[in-house]
Amino acid sequence: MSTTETTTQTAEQVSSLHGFGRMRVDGTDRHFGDFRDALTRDGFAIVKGAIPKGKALEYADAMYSWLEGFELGFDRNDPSSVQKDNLPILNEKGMCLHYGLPHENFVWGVRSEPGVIDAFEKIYDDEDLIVSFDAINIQFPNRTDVPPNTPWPHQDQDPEKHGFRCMQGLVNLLPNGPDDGGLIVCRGGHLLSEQFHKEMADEERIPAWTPEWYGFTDRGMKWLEDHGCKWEKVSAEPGDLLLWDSRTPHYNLSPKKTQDRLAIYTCYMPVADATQEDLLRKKDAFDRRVGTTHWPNAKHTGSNVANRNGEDDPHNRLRPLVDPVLGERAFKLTGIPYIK
Ligand SMILES: O=C(O)CCC(=O)C(=O)O
Ligand SMILES: [Fe+2]
Repeated sequence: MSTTETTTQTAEQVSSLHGFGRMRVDGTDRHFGDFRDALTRDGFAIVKGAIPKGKALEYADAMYSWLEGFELGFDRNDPSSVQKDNLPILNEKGMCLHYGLPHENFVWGVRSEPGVIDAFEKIYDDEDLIVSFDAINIQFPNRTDVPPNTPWPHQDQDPEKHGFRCMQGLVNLLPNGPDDGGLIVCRGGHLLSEQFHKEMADEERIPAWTPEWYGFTDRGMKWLEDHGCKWEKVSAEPGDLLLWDSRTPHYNLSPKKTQDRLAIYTCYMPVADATQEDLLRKKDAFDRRVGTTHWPNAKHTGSNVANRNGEDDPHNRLRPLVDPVLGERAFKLTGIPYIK
């Protein structure tokens, strides 16, 4: 169904679809004529040029400047300066969670990009959305100073809650080819998720700090393989938006050649799917400039206090370097205007 057709539906039809509207990307045979067809079928899709390439490179530049701004020795033009002592704390998967980074103005700039918001408005057939205050991904090639980033295949959704619930996204900021690290997805795995969890209910659980995460064991991986699932690397150009259903098994890898990988996670959901309690918790996270998981309903909120060598990082900061300046559209994405 095209967006034009959607907008010709009566308000009643639209509101009855709300919450079920998500069915539109849940394996139906409906034809959208855009990226939603791939999302429905494969569980992932690329929106090419969601942000103009030049602008994406400007965001990448802002991210490098943010890293260099710690003045710890990292220099974007000197690969030998990629050492953990020269950088803020990044885990081996490339995540940077602290230092107010989820609320830096340039991060909010990406979240507020019309091409990114538009994709999610189409997915949910809803303009009243909230956005996650997600971590940022910064991966450098061939690091030996952090543990190896071995595959960590997972779903970001509670295995006991079936059906489509949350679309995940990231904006890719640098050229990202087959060997440049980044997102690896299991094509079509979202549609097998319910069957998987029913058949594999007795499988041991990889410990997870949130119920909205499920890690695949070797047996789980074998099940996916036996059911014809293939893993593939999603390649992208600067400004491309990568989307995947939270049920789609996935992980990331680190770059292997010379190209860094920079990405900003951008996940949106209808505000109608959040409770007032969620929105209050989300407001508190915004006010304290802390992060959330990929889930925009802010079930879990983070901290700005990074740990370096077993102690609070002396370079911690509790607020972004450049506090976000939010336009009206972006402010709605915080959920705050929807608090009654
Ligand atoms: O960095 C990526 O491409 C994926 C990250 C991811 O799966 C996660 O943070 O849950
Ligand atoms: Fe994930």
